[in-house]
Amino acid sequence: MNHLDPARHVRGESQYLDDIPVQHGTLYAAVVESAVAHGQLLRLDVAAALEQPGVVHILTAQDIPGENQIGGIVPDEPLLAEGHVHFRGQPVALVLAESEHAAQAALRHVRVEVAPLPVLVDPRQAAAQGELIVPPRTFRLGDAEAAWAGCAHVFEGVAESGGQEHLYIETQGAYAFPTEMGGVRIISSTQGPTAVQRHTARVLGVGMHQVEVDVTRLGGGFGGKEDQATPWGALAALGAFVARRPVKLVLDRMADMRMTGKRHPYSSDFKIGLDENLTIVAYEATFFQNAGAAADLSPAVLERTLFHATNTYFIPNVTATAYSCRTNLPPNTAFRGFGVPQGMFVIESAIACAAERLGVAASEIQRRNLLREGDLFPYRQPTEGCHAEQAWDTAAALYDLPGLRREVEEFNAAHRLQKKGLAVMPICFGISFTKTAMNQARALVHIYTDGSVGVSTGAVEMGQGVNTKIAQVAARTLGISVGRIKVESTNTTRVANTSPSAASATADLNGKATELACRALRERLLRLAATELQLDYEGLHIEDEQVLAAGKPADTNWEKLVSAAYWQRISLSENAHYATPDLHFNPETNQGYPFAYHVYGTALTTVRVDCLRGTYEVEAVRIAHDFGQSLNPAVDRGQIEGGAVQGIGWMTLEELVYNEEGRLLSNSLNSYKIPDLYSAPKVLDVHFLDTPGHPRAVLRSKAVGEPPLMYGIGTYFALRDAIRAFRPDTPLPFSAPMTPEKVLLNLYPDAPSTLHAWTSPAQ
Ligand code: LUZ
Ligand code: MOS
Repeated sequence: MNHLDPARHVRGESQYLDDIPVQHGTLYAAVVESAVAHGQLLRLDVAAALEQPGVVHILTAQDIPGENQIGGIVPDEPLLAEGHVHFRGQPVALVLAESEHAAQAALRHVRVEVAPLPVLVDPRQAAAQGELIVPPRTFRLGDAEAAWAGCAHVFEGVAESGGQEHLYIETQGAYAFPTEMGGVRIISSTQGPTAVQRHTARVLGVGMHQVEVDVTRLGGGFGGKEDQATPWGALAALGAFVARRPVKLVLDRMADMRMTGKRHPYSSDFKIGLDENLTIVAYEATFFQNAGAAADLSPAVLERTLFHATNTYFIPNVTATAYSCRTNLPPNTAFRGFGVPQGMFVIESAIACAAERLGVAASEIQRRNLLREGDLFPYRQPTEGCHAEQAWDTAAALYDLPGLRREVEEFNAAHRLQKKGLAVMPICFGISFTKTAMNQARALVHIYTDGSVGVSTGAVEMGQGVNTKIAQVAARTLGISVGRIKVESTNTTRVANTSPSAASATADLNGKATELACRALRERLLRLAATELQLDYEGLHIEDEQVLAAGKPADTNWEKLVSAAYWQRISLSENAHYATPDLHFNPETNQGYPFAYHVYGTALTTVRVDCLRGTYEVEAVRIAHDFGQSLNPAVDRGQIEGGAVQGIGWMTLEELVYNEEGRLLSNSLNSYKIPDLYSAPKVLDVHFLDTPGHPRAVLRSKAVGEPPLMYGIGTYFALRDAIRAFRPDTPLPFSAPMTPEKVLLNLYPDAPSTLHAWTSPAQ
């Protein structure tokens, strides 16, 4: 079955926030932002701007009826700046005008006077000054300190990875309407409707029941709208609440890039110890996370880095420590992988470092240390249904890893200015919100008297195909065709207290809730069928020919059954709750059973580098991936392809550059490049591993959202492999992204220093 939406998308029929017909009386909002990354707010003068044609209101922190606070994990983020500004692009005031043009035009008439304070952009510098968002965390297994002495080889190094702009096609925005009795209704482009509801209620000083949030779909989220859709929803709601008129707020692309947080850049130290047989005996990593100016989700991202610090390897002695460092960049936030890619980049760097120094292939070390059944992760959860070796061995055999290696070597021997490189990237990703309480969801299912079905859950459709999967789960459980099912918008008054659509867990959590609701309805209808049709209830399934498909088409019987239920006053609605069983985690000891299950896979990447120009091509990414029993192979394949390419972008082209004043220089699509058709891999193969799936996955179909992004890390190491074929003896720093400029500088380390000064200052 195909994804339900794309045909409507390409015909332009799908309605995104900015497509909603504008209601009469709507005001347009524009955000006054700080032009300084850090300073004391001396004066905010809106008088001249208020005089501008079409301007109706200008709201500042003083106009907030409730609390000026939108921080989630830590209450450290005002909706509108008050007293100080902490990053460039921080919202300071909100202009409301009769037209978009009038609102934008008024911005430059607002006087914001700031006394500048020192600006921090470097996480290590922030840590040295004690600027930490939360106290550091350490995950430990065994005793790394004691293990070094027994290691045959010990290597140390530094690894740096840059940030990443989400670049959802639909920018951030919200449309808010005042409702009767002093409430608001917000249409929001958010992954977390409940977060928008909760923070808006706090800002307005009303109960959450006065705030309704509705989401039809997003034009992409990637984590960028997990927490950071909230300010725009709350600002639009504040406008609607104060002006008693609808307020629409949509960021243009450059404002979105300037004002919103991104993937966290990390700077990390590693130390790795191996024995004579290349078994990894000990690993130590220290992560400095560039959190930006407020906590946002940084502590949770930091924790997930620690959970995945050893990727898919068993290492008996591990010490991993992480610092969340407060700088004057926009608060960095969730981005597909949520700290895991950053952590995996460091362990893979450590392994590459050891391999290069020992003169062996990194794959020798990787393969030897893969997780096996029953091995412990540093947080003490054992692997159950471990497919690390199966994924590696299947990829190696299917795609002929030795043959690929030979091909690369032969090519490199035959070419002086063209070099190929190869890398293997095995992954293991834990599925569940690491905050155990968030692993819950609800579904509200109505069967209408004509047999059609409406399903509401907390899942937000953002292109990933979750609505398609929910429809499939409902159809399969009820034993009817997908055509009878409509997945409704995500709405806080229909399904309350939702977790954001995030952590790759959305289809599992909301799909399981849907399954429970549909199963309850099915049971009820089957009981009725048993009495109506005089059949034994025990062992009866709705798919049974006798019950539903006796007279073709089966749907006729479904309609009869539903109608009979209505006339017998049997409820045709069900509200089900699902909470992932068995999860627990103690954040004091950093031990427990935090994940429902793990997803495994392995990617083989080959690249070709032009050693004169520094340009390169990703020739092929060949993946063996653990889908379990895929509910929808078309949707799932798309997730793997998209995730891999997004990961390749992070590792290669996408370079965020802030200057020392905290100003984003890569501030548009002229200067920030993501993979396009030409830079995407020429070959992208995805093999579905034969694995049973997991009972905690929806219909045994494993989560696919985030894991594939990490395959992109292989491209970095393949490029390194190619560069080393050109310059075998020069040590290369572990620094991502590997832009063509950086490839060139790595190829010619003796080039003039003016060339080398051309690196990003704030990573
Ligand atoms: N969000 C969150 C996430 O709040 N907790 C998580 O563990 C998580 N993981 C991935 C993506 N978003
Ligand atoms: Mo996400 S990074 O699962 O919003």
